Amino acid sequence: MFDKVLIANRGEIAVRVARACRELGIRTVAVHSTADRDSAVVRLADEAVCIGPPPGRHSYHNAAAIVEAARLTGAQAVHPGYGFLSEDPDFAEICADHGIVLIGPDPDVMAALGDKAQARALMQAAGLPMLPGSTHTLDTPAEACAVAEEIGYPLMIKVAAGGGGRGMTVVWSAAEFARAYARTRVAARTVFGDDRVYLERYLPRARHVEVQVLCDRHGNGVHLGTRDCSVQRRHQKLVEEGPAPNLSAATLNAIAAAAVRGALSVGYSGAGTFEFLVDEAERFHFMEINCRIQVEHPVTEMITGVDLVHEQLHIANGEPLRLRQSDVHIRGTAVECRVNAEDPDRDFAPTPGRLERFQPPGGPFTRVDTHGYAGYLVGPYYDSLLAKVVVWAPERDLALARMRRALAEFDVAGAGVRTTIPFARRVLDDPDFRRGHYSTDLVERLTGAGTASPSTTVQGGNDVRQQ
Ligand code: MV4
Repeated sequence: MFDKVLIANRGEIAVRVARACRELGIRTVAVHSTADRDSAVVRLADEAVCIGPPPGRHSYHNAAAIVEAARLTGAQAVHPGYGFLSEDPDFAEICADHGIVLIGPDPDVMAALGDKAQARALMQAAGLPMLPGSTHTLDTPAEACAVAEEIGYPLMIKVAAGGGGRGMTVVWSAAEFARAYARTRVAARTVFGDDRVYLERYLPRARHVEVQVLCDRHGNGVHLGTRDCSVQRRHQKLVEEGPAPNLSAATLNAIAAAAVRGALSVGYSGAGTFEFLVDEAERFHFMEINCRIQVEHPVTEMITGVDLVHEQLHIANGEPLRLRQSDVHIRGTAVECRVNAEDPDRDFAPTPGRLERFQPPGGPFTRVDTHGYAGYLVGPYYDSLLAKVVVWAPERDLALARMRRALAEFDVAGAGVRTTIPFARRVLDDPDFRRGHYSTDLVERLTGAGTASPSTTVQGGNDVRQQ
């Protein structure tokens, strides 16, 4: 195993990775911006290196500074967490050039799957079920218009360099198409420096179901079940659960098997997530692949008992998978609520400020991943995720009750600081959510924010946004 790993991230995921390394006897190097000098990971890690000023582009996005820190400290591997450089194939390549192991799939696989249009083509070739859509990017309005007519409306214009919902536009009719196409390309060029787009039939009120996979560097792969991530606001997930509720065992197994087939077909290695849309008839359709550990990975850890960060480290170290599919047992239900320093009553605006009180919940089957502490200053520079509350129970109803209990215990207070806890409560109390009958329109229903026609583009991708 590695002697020393550098953690190229901040916040709760940096703490999560530091803990996994400590458990495996691996020394850790934290890198941090000047704004994060007093952060939890700096105290937890064996060494800390300041890599630049607060803005992400000068610190956590600065590949040269991070590689230099790894070289100076003798770290053999880099864990990129999520967001920042975690899915940047150029960073993966730079690490390889310096003899540093980047914990994630190979740079060429990362590059291929990071292009969401190419990922679609690769998964179609692997036989995964797809929504009607384009098999390549559409570079002229005339071609795009013609393909749109074949697909039919409503449809989505998606950005090849996007992912996670960033930059995508819903188009409801042919009359809107040309303008929406032009606008999406301009936005994509501005945000990503790459304006290639592709089309997909839009499925309203579908469910966002994703599959966690683990693959080694020797051609073996397993899945660790599903998570339902339909509860999203502007493509920021708020509540996640696993396994996805109210789907037949046959459907769950078929989705999971498709994900493993897709992963092995492209030589994927490490932890990865396959996103699908599932319709009312339980038909599922491939959407995209995330080449990183995800925010919601604890849901999977709670229902499988597998430590995903440990497995990432073993796989990156070149070891064969330590578990076979028959070793993976999905047990009970886990639910995660993200606690963001945001004001749900003011359109989820970030609420930076100093935490005067910070007492997370505890108790049975209750896990809190956080970098927060009483006295911590929530700055304006990074994404506002403060904590993840994750609970497990043998039955879904008890998991929801346990989550309500845990959120009631959570005491967070500070001048100007608000959290998304009240909104999470509204989700938990929603009758449809409680029955497990919900889809991507749940948050819209609860906030009353209409996204009906005319077409709307989700911007995102700014410096503050990590995930
Ligand atoms: C879609 C979709 C419906 N139809 N694509 C959002 C995250 C990104 N990975 C893909 N996403 C979606 N893609 C097609 N063709 C629905 C979503 C979606 C969603 C859309 C609106 C509001 C909430 C949503 C929550 C999850 C997924």
